[in-house]
Amino acid sequence: PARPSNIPKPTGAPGDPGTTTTLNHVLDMKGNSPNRTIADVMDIVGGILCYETKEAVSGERSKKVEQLSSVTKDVHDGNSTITSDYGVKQHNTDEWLKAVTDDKNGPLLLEDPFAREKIMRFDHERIPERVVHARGAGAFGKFTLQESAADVTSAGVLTDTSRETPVFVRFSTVLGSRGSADTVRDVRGFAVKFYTEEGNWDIVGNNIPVFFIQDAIKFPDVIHAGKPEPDCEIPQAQSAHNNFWDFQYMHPEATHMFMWTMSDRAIPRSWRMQQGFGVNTFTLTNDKGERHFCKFIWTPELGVHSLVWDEALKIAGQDPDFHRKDLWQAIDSGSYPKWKFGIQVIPEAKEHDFDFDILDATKVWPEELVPIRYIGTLELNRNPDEFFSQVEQIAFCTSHVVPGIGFSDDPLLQGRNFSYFDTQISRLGVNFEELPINRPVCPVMNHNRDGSMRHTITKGKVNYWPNRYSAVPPTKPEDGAYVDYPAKIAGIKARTQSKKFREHISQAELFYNSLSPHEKLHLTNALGFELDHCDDHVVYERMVDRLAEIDLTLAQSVAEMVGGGVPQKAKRPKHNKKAKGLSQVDYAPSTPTIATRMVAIIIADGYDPIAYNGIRAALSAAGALPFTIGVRRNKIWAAGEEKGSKTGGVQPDHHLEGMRSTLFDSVFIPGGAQSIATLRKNGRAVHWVREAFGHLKAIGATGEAVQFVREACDIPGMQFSTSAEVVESYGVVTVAEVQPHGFKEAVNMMKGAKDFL
Ligand code: HDE
Repeated sequence: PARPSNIPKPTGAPGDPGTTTTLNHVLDMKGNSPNRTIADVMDIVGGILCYETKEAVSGERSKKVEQLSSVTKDVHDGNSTITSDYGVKQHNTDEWLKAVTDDKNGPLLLEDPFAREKIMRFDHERIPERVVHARGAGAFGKFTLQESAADVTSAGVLTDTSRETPVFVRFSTVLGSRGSADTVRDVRGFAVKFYTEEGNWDIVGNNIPVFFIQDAIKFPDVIHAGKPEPDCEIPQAQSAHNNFWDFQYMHPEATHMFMWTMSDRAIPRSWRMQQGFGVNTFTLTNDKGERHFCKFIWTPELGVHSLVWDEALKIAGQDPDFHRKDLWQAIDSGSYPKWKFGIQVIPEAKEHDFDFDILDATKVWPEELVPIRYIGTLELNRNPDEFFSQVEQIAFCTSHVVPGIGFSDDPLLQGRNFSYFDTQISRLGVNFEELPINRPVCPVMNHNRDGSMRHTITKGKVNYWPNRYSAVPPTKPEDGAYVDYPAKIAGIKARTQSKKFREHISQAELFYNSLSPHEKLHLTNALGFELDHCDDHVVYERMVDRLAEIDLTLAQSVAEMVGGGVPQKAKRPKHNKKAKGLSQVDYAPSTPTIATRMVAIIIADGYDPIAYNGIRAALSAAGALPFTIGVRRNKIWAAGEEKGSKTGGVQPDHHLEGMRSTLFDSVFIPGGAQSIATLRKNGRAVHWVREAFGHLKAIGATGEAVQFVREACDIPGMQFSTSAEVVESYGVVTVAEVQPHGFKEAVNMMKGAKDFL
């Protein structure tokens, strides 16, 4: 029961070589298993590998997890039998109480309380899905602080380096419904709830640092325009339609953001490989009462990586749960994802020193102007026990801040502070903070009472303040109460915005200029795809105009593709500036890694067992996840092995028909004359290699497979190596003659292939 049924299990008997191709390998390779070290594995490279299967880890326990255990039941406790919701034991939950005569069924009796309860509970299982960010999944974890930020804030969570603060994080897409696909082009939500000693603090962020609009009152418009169109409810979870792009043109303030959503950032490879941003401008106040403006940033340990669009499209059909499964599996296997936590801080006195308004959520604070100070680490280390009561019922509110952290006058943030609280009331009810997943780990007490589904029983004579008993008085500031910063306010009431809010193109150009050539190409093609799906010429022609304000070449290429008039003149002089940290290339890990990447090893009968076992060991030692893909899932026999023998053979994890290249990061084909002769005739195998090549994935081959890969990819110039020498060409790594140490080198070269950088 430790794993849900949709997660692949190790196949075959424990101990069989090749039978443990789940993430359990990572556990072993990381040395979490007392019996196995990386050195052990490397010693047997080239020989026969024998892993022990390991039970999935259940995850780390935190103060929050302990708190939840008091309301958690387990269907596998071995002692429970069925009762009704009101506690009466039931002996039959399969047949409705009926009027029966002579063994013939009569009508069901409405008097049956058990049947009514069961049906009635089922009828009411659904609650409204989130109005945005409906599709998502999440996990528990911990936040630790490596460097105190006491110079700028008094918040315990950001100053006490001895603390471990429990967190729950939910990742999501914005536009799609709960059942939509994970890999659509969209912004990803990155919402973190810190259960701090001083109350809950929520950073309800995204994986993109800016937003479409500047003022919260525009939120219903931007979301209506992006969601399915109101008459036909088409398209689901897509921005590729007239209304979305109509909105973008009508709102020049959206320009910077749509450039990000057309970039690779909007199709992440994994939630574990994306950044997170608080987006809005918050404030930090220190013990001296000094205030700073602040932005929050999460940067993943594994680097920032994306799918290519063709993969994203295919995976949406092949595995709509691609991202949630990836997160679940990584945590389940003990490969806990980690992010660095950074802050950008501007002292209050410098608020107006920039040529953009620092309260404008359509602008980044370029790192050259405001460096990021990385002070903490987020680690996700426990999967939820139940999706509904934890992931669906978690309620994030931007207004949840703790002493030392506050809001700015960012007009998007201020509106959000109203909206999240309000939406939880319609989704979960007024007592939503009492739901187990939302309860703080510190004491909660006040005179708020009643309301639908109140759980807490508060004893006592009074429910108001002040009262004659002095019962439950306000907390004194010196005892840790939240103190509002005495910000000065002067002015008139008006529906307007500061002047700097009216410049919209400069940072859109800065973003575009900062991208690498291939990122630029992806962005151009993304616009080509999206605007091709708009059939209203007004929409795509206007968008070409807007692009000509950013970059003439970009506008021209898109115009050619989508059928708009090709502009001849830029609509605005370019500033040609670049900034660091905008291209995701800037986040490649300092040491290339393939940790947690999934590598398909394709075999048929007669495969070379030395190459097969050697590459598996080398991959596992590098923290990657080898999956054996056979021409069938029944056992496959190595060259020299007797077919049907009791001890030999490898049970593949999948067969060629069950999986696709798109679901893996890389592919390796061991040699073996007979195996390659079979694969050469197998269209699925040829397509697999060819498609992986087209998606810029690292490909490895040994012996006879080298020629097979060459033919499949149609690379006439691909180099061969004649000895243990490893040769790379276009991300394809080949070793013609297998030598044990060559595998480690091959894996190192694969790490350098584009897909992993
Ligand atoms: Fe949200 N947003 N939002 N949003 N948002 C919601 O709250 C809203 C915005 C974000 O995993 C809703 O609980 C307004 C920016 C995430 O449960 C709702 C505005 C950013 C999530 C809401 C914004 C976000 C939400 C719907 C414009 C990035 C999912 C369900 C002022 C910083 C949280 C819910 C989860 C969810 C309102 C703009 C991120 C309706 C009014 C900017 C990650 O309250």
